[in-house]
Amino acid sequence: MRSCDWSGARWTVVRMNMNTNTITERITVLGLGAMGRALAGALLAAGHDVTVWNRTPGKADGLVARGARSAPSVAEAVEASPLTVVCLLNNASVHETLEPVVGKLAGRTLVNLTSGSAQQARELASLLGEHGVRSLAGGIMAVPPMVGTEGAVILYSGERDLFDQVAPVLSPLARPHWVGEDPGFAALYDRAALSGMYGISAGAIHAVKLIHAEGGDVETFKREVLAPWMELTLPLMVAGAVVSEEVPEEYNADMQAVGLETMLATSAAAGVPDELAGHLRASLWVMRRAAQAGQVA
Ligand code: FVH
Repeated sequence: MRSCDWSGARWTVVRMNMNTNTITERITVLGLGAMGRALAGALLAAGHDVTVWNRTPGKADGLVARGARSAPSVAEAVEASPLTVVCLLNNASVHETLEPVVGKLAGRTLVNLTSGSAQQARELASLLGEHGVRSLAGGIMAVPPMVGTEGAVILYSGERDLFDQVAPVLSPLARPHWVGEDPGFAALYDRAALSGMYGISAGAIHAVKLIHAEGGDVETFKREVLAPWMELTLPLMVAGAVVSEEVPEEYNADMQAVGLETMLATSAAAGVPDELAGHLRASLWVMRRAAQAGQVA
């Protein structure tokens, strides 16, 4: 037997799970879409005592078969556990779901893993705080099949001491990584990291369209040229990403601007839709600004 302080105000009795040799915590999961089901499943697999709720009935069945309890209402779901994890579609659905029961959450802890903006996360944390709810905001850096596997990360922001209590309990979901006290930071870091990912994705899509448009072998290009090139350059691109126009001298911004103009011309001549070349225009903008700032050898 062990006690765990979730709320700072009340102590909750938890029990040792003899099968998994872990401490069993009572955890509620609101939202059983693809991600919510994966989260609840990972918590069950870790031996936790899981209560679930979903707006549309039926999605809990598989989890109930594995030992979860299905709550008939949001109010009963949040009352079942000192810790509630929320993973709904968007910020509007979070407010629609939580506002009617916010009084029931008083003295409890809530972790919102729904994607949203930094400002939305700050507003939710503030609303919850006004009602005596301690909360963390999270950004899931994984797709559902990755939940509970090595490599999956969840970014958290909010009070550090709360993170220190919650992180061990939610670590079966993904490696917990705290990014700051500002409740908006998990969303901010998550959105920014995805921006980097979509930039790579846009570049890869444009590259294969270009090869395809000129009759090249896309699969061979991907395997023999694109993948090794991206692997080699990715760390350099991340290291070279700077906030100001300080492109390192050896990058020769003037030369790169000329090269980017050639790429745009090649793309247009091959008939690749201009909408797919946005990453090249963004890079051209950066290189021109750097060249104008006179930071080129
Ligand atoms: N799936 C992924 O790859 C990404 C990975 C990174 C993080 N995201 C975010 O996780 C949130 C949930 O994503 P999801 O994949 O579970 O999404 P869905 O399968 O579409 O499930 C949506 C759930 O939200 C419920 N819901 C929608 N609107 C409402 C509402 N007004 N009131 C209450 N619940 C609502 C929906 O319920 P139902 O349609 O079954 O009744 C689902 O449970 C999301 O923020 C991703 O960006 C996932």
